[in-house]
Amino acid sequence: MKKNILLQEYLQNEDFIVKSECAISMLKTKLQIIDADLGMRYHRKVIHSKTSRIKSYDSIVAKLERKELPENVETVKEKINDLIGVRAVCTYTDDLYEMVKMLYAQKDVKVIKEKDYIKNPKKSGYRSLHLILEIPICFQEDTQWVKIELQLRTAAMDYWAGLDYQLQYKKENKEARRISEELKEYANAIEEIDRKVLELRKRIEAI
Ligand code: 0O2
Repeated sequence: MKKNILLQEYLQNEDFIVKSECAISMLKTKLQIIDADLGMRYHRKVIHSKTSRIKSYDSIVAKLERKELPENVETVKEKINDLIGVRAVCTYTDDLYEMVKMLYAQKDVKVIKEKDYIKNPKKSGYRSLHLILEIPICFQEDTQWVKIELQLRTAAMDYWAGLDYQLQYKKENKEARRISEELKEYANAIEEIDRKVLELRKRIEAI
């Protein structure tokens, strides 16, 4: 397949890469501060892991195709919200919502969009909280608000999504389709485990 040179150049441009890395680093620092704050309040670790990535050219093109959007830089800037992404994994569902509340309260973070796939799971069974944020990057005497997606999920949601993701490119295979159906059932089981573990934690705290 012929690659879109302008799009490739935009993604490889130092300006884009440096700004994206700064945005990732700023959001991770904010999460670290939220983690410390909640940790002091609740005397336990809240965020267990944080990962980040800048979306690859191939993944962007696949998404544009899925959404039937034209393959150009302007469309990517405007319509692809997860060009830069951070994922934070916690143990308990209520901590995810607490983090969202704290992010809304930050003066230098704009919440552009919130998608709650925990209360409203996807047809696939996928559950997570997605926030599209904008954070200010002061760079070369200019301040730009950079768009970044934050995915918040529990450890159980995370390993479920990991398996589901692996199946995405194997859907043509019969065994993969069987596994996918089975995995869908486990999405409910995982939801129940997340709920029960949270109940247990609250009961232990009440002792
Ligand atoms: P990749 O390779 O992970 O980057 P928006 O434009 O913001 O309204 P968007 O981005 O079209 O919405 O869709 P959505 O549903 O918010 O999904 C964004 C990302 O969430 C996906 O990015 C996946 O990372 C994850 N995701 C969404 N649905 C599923 C699912 O059913 N299973 C799994 N495993 N992950 C899911 P990409 O670009 O699809 O992929």
